[in-house]
Amino acid sequence: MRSPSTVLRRASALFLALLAGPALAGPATAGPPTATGGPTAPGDVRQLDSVIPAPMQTTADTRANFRLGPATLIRTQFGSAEARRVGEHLAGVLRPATGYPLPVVPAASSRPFGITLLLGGADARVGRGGYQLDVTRSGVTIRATSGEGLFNGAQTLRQLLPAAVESSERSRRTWTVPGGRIVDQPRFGYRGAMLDLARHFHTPTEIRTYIDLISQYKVNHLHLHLSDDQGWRIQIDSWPRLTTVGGGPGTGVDGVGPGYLTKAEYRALNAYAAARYVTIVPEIDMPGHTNAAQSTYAELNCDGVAVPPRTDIAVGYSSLCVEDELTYTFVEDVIRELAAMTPGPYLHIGGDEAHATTDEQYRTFMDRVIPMVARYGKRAFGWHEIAKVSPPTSVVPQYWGTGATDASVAAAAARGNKVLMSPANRTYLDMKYDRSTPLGLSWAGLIEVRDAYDWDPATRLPGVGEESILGVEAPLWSETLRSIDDIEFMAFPRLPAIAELGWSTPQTHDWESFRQRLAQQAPRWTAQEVNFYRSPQVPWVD
Ligand code: TNX
Repeated sequence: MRSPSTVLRRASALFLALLAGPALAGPATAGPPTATGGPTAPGDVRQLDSVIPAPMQTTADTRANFRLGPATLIRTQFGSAEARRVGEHLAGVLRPATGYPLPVVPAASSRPFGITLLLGGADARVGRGGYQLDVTRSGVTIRATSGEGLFNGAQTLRQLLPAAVESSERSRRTWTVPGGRIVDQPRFGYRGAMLDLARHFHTPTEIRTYIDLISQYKVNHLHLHLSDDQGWRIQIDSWPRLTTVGGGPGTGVDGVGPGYLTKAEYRALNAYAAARYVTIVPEIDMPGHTNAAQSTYAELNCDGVAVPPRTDIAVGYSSLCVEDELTYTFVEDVIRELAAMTPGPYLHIGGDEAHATTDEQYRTFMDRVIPMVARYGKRAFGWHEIAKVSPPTSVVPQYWGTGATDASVAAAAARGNKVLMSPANRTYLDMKYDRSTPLGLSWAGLIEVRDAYDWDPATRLPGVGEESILGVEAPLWSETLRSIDDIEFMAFPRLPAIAELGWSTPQTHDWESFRQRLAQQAPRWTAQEVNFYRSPQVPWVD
């Protein structure tokens, strides 16, 4: 369980470490300033290939271990503010547990000492999001072509250090990084997670915690489901009661999930995410899943009468009034304001389970709304039902089905649309693990860790192969979830499984290897106070 003071405790540990500087470091455990390799107790040194998601290529050199010490510097690409920011982020992660000051300084040379983050000089295979990580006795060097690649390399480095490095408490011990080289590259550009703020609101603090957790596994998109029948969670100035009423007291499932993001909070979340190379994808679900808006504004109903608010978990009964011009004024106002406060390139318009809308109405609605998204400079995502309207190839259908085939999604792929893969019986983190799971639903099946891991996004749907796939996303619907502890319990350990499917080359796919690597994450989650599910399929180590 994460106590509310965790963040504060982390901050004060960092403050103390900074104040004390090298003087706080223990003499015997720390090793000489620029660090050396040398014998370390077994179990202290991690394996290069123990990382999640599995790296493309690892070459171990057990004689080349590097030991962090009290004088270790984090040296970043000379002249690059972005490399410096990644260096500061890494220092912020490593300082509390090590107690080392780890000053971030410009790299004056590429001589390997300390931790060095360089833009350029990496193996050509790393592409944009990948990196090369070299560990020798004198230092760790991460090379990439972008800040994103450096950040991803830094997440690998965290996992190469002992699990205690994730603690907010200082421990006096050796901090050894295993020697060798990793060359790594993502399989898909989009690795996603989704939080549902509509059924139960999650606070900015909780969302930040989730961003921290997912970005460790190189997940680089966070989709926020911001409106649904039970609540509206994002401030829109031209329709102010959406939040004060539609997100106000009594909203959410069972009436116990009220709240909303102000524009300032939403902007701050985008900045927090961007600093971790996570892009926020905001979703307004329409034309169905709109009861919160229609119970707040009578004029959004065809008969001009406001529907009663709903706090149950039924789906498919609501619809905006497709024939009414005012509907499009409303939708355009929302899209305009949301696009203006969203730095990322995408805007998700939902489109699922519009059972109260005929096919013809659905098409009329989408034919009006999809071009609006483009007009405000964004690329539209929709749940996969959107494929039925043959949308422009810029539109990304998000496949959430459970069937073996989907003709309209395959046809969209054939026309050139990229597809985001979220098959519900593999990636829905709100499905129960087994019958005894206290939280979650089971309409798409029970999803144990192996079910979440053991499939291939590129062979899941006939007609939707590797080239048609934008990436993989793990949605977490919150009908049954309230707290961050609930979120963590459903996401861990399945979120890392989906992250690996999105990042790692299929050549590394191996359930036996994955469950062994997953087992080693347990002490990291314990150090981070993550509430995770101890699946019986995983040989957990403590
Ligand atoms: C289906 S998946 C929904 C959501 C529910 C979810 C619960 C999708 C696009 N729609 O409205 O929250 O199932 O698992």
